Amino acid sequence: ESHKVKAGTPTMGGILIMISIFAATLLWADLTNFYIWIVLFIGAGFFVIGFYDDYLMQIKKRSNGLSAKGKFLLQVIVAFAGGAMLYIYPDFSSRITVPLLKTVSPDLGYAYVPFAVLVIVGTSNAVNLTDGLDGLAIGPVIIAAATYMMFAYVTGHIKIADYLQIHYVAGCGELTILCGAVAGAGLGFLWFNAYPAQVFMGDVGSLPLGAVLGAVAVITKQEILMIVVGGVFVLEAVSVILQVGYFKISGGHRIFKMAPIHHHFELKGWAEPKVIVRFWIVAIMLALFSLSTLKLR
Ligand code: 57M
Repeated sequence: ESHKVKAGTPTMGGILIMISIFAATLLWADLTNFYIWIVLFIGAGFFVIGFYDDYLMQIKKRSNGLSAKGKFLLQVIVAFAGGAMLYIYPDFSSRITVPLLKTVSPDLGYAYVPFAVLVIVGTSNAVNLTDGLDGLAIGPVIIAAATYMMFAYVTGHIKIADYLQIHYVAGCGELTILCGAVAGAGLGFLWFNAYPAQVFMGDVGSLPLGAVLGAVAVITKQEILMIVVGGVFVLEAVSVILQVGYFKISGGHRIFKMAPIHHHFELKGWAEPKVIVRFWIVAIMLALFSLSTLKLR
């Protein structure tokens, strides 16, 4: 009910976000860098999926856009292609990092590709579910991009990586620029998406932004830590899984007043800006904790 006043707000602002990210990256990143192209490939693929979905809903006026299965399948195909290219790239290892544990670094072998798909597709859909209040998705996206900007720098710096005893991924420091572009484009978008929003990002924004963050998490070898850095996205996705699961097994009862969880707090009577800012506070705390895991190991 409270969202009815938002009807007619322009959407697909994600086009502007993604153009800004691509332009800044193509202008300032080293274009001989393999990882830059992998992340741009994944971002472009999810951009096309999101664009098509929004096109069906906004322009063709179909009520549901792409079918959930169709959308998921396309996401898996793009993420699989990206994961497979990383896997066969000779300089890239299929080992992963376990947060807080310095000496545990399992080699996933072939399983690395489905693992990368899980991280990329999972992050993309979780960001999409979060995108239901003004600035609610883009705030934590900016925070996560700034966090991974630091991870990319230290992971690609042979001396700092050695000092911190983390994986050194030669060339991944270039992703610092791409993450900076995501954070900068996100800030520009937030200017207009801040409550009361003048524009929404649409799937054309939420899907590629999540996928780009997931891809950066994979390349910087801080994949599992995405659960913490993107804790707000995880919370939103888990609230939906629990709500739907409990609804089915309990024969129609709910855990939350409504999922995703931001609707629960709205229905509890919190004003929209209060929900948004509190979720940002949680995102900042989680990002700071994530950074501390570089030393707390
Ligand atoms: C899309 N779309 C927003 C905007 C944005 C399984 C179920 C949990 C799925 C979920 C769903 O469909 N989620 C994905 C959510 C929509 O925003 C558009 O979509 C884009 C993102 N993909 O960029 O273009 C609306 O969100 C609001 N909004 C803002 N500010 C923003 O900056 O206020 C968005 C951005 C906008 C605007 O009102 O129109 C959305 O929420 O629809 N479904 C749901 O989230 C539904 N939940 C639900 O059914 N819960 C059930 C069960 C199934 C879990 C339950 O709890 O019992 C809610 N969707 C809507 N109303 N529309 C329920 C209430």
